[in-house]
Amino acid sequence: MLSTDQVTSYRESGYLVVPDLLTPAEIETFLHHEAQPDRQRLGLRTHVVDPQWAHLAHHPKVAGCVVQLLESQPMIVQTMYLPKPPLKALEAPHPGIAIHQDSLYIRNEPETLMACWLALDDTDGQNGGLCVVPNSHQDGLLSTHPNQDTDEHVSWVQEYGMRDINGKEWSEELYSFEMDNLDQMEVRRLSVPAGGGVFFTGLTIHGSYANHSFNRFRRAFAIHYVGQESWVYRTDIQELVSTALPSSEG
Ligand SMILES: O=C(O)CCC(=O)C(=O)O
Repeated sequence: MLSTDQVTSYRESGYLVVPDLLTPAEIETFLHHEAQPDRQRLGLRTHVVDPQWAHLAHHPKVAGCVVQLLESQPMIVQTMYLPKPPLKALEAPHPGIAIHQDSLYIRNEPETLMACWLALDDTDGQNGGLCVVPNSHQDGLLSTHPNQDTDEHVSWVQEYGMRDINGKEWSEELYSFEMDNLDQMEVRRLSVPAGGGVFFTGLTIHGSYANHSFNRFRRAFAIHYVGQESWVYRTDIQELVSTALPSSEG
């Protein structure tokens, strides 16, 4: 259960760091599973076919926090495993994800998108941990340009199918967005110990930089949710999965 102060802090600043969501054994089991060669994958919907991904996506501690923050039945939109290995001599560092707002990638109506980002290692600014811009969720979607710093951030462009609630279909090109006029002084590089998580809204500006450490992995798992009242436009992630809510009998 989150305290009233934690919920208020999330509403005001657009994000909340919560320690001890996963146990060391849960992390170990997930990472061991990911190291196996014959896992089943279904892109951003791997939680539908893989029991370990489903375990994290429906995790009772995570789901309990999401229900409190969303104030609605959470529907899982997508899941992502985000490993960033440490530096290797003579190789470029493993890049991060340009500083962005998720709702640009996952348009939803009404806007309820939120994420839980789970640290599977001790993470911070040096090994490419999550960064957020506090209070940045209050002005809607802001203008962007394609990512330019390819040393720090991956660059990509991809065509996505869209479908509205009436069945009208079209496609849109999305790319590695980077916020216009980003003030680097406002970017907070979070320190999140393994097992902790960061909850943030679909409008909160966030992302990560490259892993510049020589011996520290940065592995994370992210789950994106909308409330059951929201429509998600992208067809590849339109089939939502209802979160198994923790039993109130505990
Ligand atoms: O883990 C990262 O590097 C960034 C994750 C992110 O952007 C997200 O979960 O939406």
